[in-house]
Amino acid sequence: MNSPRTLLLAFTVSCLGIAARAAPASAPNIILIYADDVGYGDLGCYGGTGVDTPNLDRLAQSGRRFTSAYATSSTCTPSRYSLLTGRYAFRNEAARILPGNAPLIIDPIKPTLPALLQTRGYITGLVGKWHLGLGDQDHPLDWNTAIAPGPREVGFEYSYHMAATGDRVPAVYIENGRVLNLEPDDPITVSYEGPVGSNPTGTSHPHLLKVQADKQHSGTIVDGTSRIGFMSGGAAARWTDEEMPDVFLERAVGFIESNQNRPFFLYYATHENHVPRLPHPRFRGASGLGVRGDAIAQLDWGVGVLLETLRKLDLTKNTLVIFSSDNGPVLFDGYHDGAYQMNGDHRPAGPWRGGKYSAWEGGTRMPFIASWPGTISPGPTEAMISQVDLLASLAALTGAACDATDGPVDSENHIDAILGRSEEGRSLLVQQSGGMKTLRQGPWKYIPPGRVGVRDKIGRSQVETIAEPGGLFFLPEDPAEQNNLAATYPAKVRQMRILLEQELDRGSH
Ligand code: NG6
Ligand code: CA
Repeated sequence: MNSPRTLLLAFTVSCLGIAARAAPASAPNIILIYADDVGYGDLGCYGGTGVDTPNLDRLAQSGRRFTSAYATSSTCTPSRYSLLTGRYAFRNEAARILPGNAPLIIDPIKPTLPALLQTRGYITGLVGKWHLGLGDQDHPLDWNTAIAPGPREVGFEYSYHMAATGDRVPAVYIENGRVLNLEPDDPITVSYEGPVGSNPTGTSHPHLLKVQADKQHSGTIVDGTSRIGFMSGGAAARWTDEEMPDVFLERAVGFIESNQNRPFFLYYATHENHVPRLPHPRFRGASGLGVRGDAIAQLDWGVGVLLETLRKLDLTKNTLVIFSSDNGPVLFDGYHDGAYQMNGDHRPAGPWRGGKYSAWEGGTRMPFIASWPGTISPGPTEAMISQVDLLASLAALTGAACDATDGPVDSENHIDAILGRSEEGRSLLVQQSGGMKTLRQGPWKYIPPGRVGVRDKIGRSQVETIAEPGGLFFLPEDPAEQNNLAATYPAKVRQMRILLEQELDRGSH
């Protein structure tokens, strides 16, 4: 069904310099598999050794494997915001790691990736993680009635998702704006202020826990795991962590099967590899890395199931599959799950420094694979792209009209790079880590003066202070950002500092 907004977008004049030079539009199915906290070095096809990822490796072999692709941020909410809106998240103050009861941070009247595809006749679906807020700012959300605005109001016709993260309440599934399996006489209350009801918490009942957690993750216990935040009620609606991957996968496969005869866009946002890492028992021991590796093996298996679904339905040649992750890897992230003790010499961020939460490359340099057998010629590419570019690129591919001035000011059309018709990507991009914004231009990375953090393996923040005039790194020779060349190339530093300022100012108003 077309909402008034969808119709409005359909008649918006063409995208400024973006979709304008689009090749003849085509309408392949599009599946965007968006993993959580999976690092550049976690997959075999990116040099990872700790866990076998045969299905993702096969996907990479059949498509383009980007070595210079980025999430816009080193944490989840801002990266996902950029992916769906085509805007850098620093342009929206609200786009920071959200609690599970935060209001929606995407403006429903602005273009989004799924809404643009809807204008081209796509049926759009979200399965998995959301973490972009639900409900509106002015009214506290009632989890026991219709939950809106949310995914449906920003372009997803079908949605089956968690509110925020696996480690945050409410630990329930939401399908098309309703908590699933909610019983009317057991209403849900959620608070991030303090305990609600008499449910045990990690602090009051640590002996009930499957995995011990830090203070922050010691709120309400759901399914033997304490979470961030507090909830009461909804007993029948609460999820079982170990079953979550199968539950999401079943919905994703169902969405593909039901929509096999029309163009579909599936945003499949997996829980793996976020905490709590509680893989299904059949994946326990699947890797040599403990639960963190086992969860990646589980993710890889799920990708295999999706690819097999496409094959069985004879959709492989008519489906563009993109795989990426929302931010870099982390070992300890609140639960004492053995991830760092079992990590051995596995390098989850590959050759890059830092990981999740960090402004070093490991925070945002992502695995990124685009496969469309018969259309994309396989091979690796160094073309630089950002996930923020998917909106303009997929609009160009499908012939959707988007007006950059109406929102997606940061999204560049790089569909030719994605489809293997060009080796040219972005000339520059901004990376965000909390309040720190850095610039990559060609082979160079510039970090303005300030504090750059990195989490050590037990979760402690190790901060390095970068003095005036900032840090300048030549990535091809120094992927680990060890040699600050700012004093050697002062003109380059000045130029990149100005460019960064310009990028930060552009389109912010
Ligand atoms: C942090 C949590 C972390 C994780 C992260 C969100 C603490 C101490 N840490 O605030 O465990 O939930 O938020 O991860 O609370 S993300 O991938 O969704 O950005
Ligand atoms: Ca994440």
